[in-house]
Amino acid sequence: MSSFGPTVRAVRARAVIVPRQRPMRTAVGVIPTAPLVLIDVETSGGIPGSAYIFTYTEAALKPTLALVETIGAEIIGQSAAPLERLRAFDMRFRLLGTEGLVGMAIAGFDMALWDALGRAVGKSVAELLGAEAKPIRAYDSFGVIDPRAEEAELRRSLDRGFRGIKMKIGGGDVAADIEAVRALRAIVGPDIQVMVDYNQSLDAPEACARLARLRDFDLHWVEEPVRAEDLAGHARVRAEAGVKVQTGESWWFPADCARAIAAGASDFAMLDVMKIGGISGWLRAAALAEAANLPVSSHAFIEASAHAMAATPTAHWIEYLDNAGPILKAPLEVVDGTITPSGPGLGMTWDEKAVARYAA
Ligand code: SMN
Ligand code: MG
Repeated sequence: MSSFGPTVRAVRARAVIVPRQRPMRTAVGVIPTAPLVLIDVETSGGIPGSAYIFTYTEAALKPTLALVETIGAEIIGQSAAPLERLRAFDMRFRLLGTEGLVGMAIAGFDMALWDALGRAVGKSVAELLGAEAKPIRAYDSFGVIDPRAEEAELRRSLDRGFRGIKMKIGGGDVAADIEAVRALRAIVGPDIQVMVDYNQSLDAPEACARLARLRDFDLHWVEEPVRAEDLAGHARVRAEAGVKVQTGESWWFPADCARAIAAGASDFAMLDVMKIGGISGWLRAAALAEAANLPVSSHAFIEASAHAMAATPTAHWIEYLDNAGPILKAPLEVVDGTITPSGPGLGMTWDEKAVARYAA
């Protein structure tokens, strides 16, 4: 024990390639699997803490694993307080910068240390944050699909109680977008919220032109119509397209959130608990979003996001996109279209047989 509480006693990192029910098609490429780095810390007193980070592509898996192992070795003996580690990481990587794999590793340790804090006192992270672990509204998230071919899957989502469906578009021309959205709206009806996601594939003029032709389908939001860092482009689409703009999954740490808010880039804030800086980074970005009156939604990472959203003043929607379920002993369940944070900590326990099966 340090004079300030528990210290980090051990760190373990493992790379797994989790299969998807179907490859996730986006306008900018296909994501066939869920490559994850699992992080397990042990703090003084033998308290475990676990989290995972998502590397999007298998090409980034081993470099991310190496980074997590190297950084993990450096924090042995250091305070296990997430805010202390975040502060130390900020200084340690100030010259290199924390966008990219370094930021992902930092966030992974933050989540794992918050998990350990909760387990130490037998509480969920949501409760640690002063919130109640109550059900939060979720939407189901699909890739670029042909809704008619996926009607059974879409109706299953409705049967599970989802009141929102997101579909990626932009995989073809505007006619393909219109056909897909028309077919989706015909299946789900007028009362389900429909969101679309261009995954940064357009420029602002093209996005405005396409969205003008999608206006009749009552879209709840258009997500990342242009490059994530093109804040002026996002603001132009927001001003001209007549559809509310959603963005944020690509924001690195709260500073990117602040820049996007200052640029008037979005009607909402979609936080990715890994890229925004873990639970600690999320709390700071959520405060910025509250001050700017932006409803906050989550991106993937359903387990940690559920806890963070419970403590988010302007919580809007949880995205149901399950990357880690196949390697968890108790995957998060959807109950009547909602997700409830489960504890202690972040509530994740690895299914070690599955972890071994999917080891990279
Ligand atoms: C998305 C991007 C990358 C991987 C999974 C999902 C997408 C989303 O942008 O919003 O779900
Ligand atoms: Mg998205």
